[in-house]
Amino acid sequence: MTATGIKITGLRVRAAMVPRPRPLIFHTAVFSESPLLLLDLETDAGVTGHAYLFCYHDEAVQPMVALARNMADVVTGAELAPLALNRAIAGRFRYLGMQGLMQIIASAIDMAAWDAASKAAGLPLARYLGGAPRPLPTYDSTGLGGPASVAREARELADAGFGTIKIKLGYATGADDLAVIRAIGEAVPGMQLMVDYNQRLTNVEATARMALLEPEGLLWIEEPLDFNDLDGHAALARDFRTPIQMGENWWNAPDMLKAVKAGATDCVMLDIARIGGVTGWLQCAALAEAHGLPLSSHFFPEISAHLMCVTPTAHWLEFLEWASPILVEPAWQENGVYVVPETPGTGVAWNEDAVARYEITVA
Ligand code: SMN
Ligand code: MG
Repeated sequence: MTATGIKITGLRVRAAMVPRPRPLIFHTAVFSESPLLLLDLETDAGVTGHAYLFCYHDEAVQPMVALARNMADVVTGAELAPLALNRAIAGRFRYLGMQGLMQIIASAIDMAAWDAASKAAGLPLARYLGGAPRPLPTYDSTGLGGPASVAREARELADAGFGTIKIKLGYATGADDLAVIRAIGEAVPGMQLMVDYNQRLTNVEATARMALLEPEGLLWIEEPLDFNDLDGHAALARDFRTPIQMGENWWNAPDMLKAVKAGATDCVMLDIARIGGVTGWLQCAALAEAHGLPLSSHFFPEISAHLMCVTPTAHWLEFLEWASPILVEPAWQENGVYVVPETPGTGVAWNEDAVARYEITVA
C-alpha cells in the first residue's frame, strides 16, 4: 500500500496563530485562537504531503517547530513508504522514546507521508487504504461557561445542524453539572449529549457524579479520572451503565491494549497526532475490532474522517476543527453528518493567502 520509487526531497515547517469561530472555555485554558504547526513533506513526484498539529499552548510552538525542522535531515532522501518511514523514525528515536513531542512530530510526518502517497496514487486516503469515503456522524463541543452560556452554544450548534454535542463538565458540584444538562434540555429539547470531565474528578467524586448522571441517557462520560488510572476507570465502567470513553491521551497501541485489558473503557477515542499518525491509528483500529470497542476520533476531523472510513467499529467523528480558516477544503458537515471529500489525499491543503495572514515567525 505504499507509493514505490518516490523519494522525499524536503520537509518544510511553519507556524500560524489561527482564529477560532468561537472561543472554547476549558478547565485550564480559553482557546480563542489556535497555535498550529504546518508541516509539508516534499517529494520528487510533484506531490507534497501536508499535515497540521494543534500545539495547545504558545509556549509549545517554538520547540515543536524546532524539533520538526530537525527531522528534515532524517527524512530527506528516504523512500515515500509510510509504514517503513514510521518504523525507521521509531527505531532511530527509541532511546528518546516515542511519546510526548517526539511522538507528536513523528505522527505529523506519518500523516503527511500518507497524504503524499495517496495523492501520488490519485486517491482519497480512505480509498488508498482500501475503504471508501462515506457520511460519518459528527458532533461539536461546547465549553465550560456555565448553564446560560452552554445553552446558548448548544442552540447555535443545533442551528448549525448538530443533533449531538459534547459538553465539558466538572463544575464545583454535581448539581452544577446537572444544571448545565437541564439548561441544554430546555434550550434545545432532544439534543443528544456526551460529556467530558478531562480527568478532573477523584474516584469518590466520579462515583457520585456518575450516579447522579446515570438517568440522563448520556452517550458517554469521557475521562472522569486521570487517564492513567485504569483500575479507577474500570470500576466506574463496571458499576454504571453510562459508557466510559477514553483514549485521546494514548501514545500507541500498547497504551490502548493496557486500558482494554484493564476493562477501563467501554469506547475508545484516538488522537491521530498522538497515536502515531495513520499507521498508529490502523494498529488501534484492529485492536478495537478484535475487542468490539466503538472507536471515535479526537480533533483533526479532516484526516480522521478518512481513517473512520476504514475503521470497522467507527463510532463518532469529533468536529473540533482548529485549522478550517487556513484550509482549501475546511471541515464540513450537514445535519450532523460529515461528508468525506473524494479529493486525493487526506483533505488537508493550505489556503496560502490565509496562511500568510496568520503565519507567525519562529526562529
Ligand atoms: C479537549 C482536550 C483538549 C482541548 C480541547 C478539547 C477534549 C476533547 O478532551 O475531547 O475534545
Ligand atoms: Mg476529551
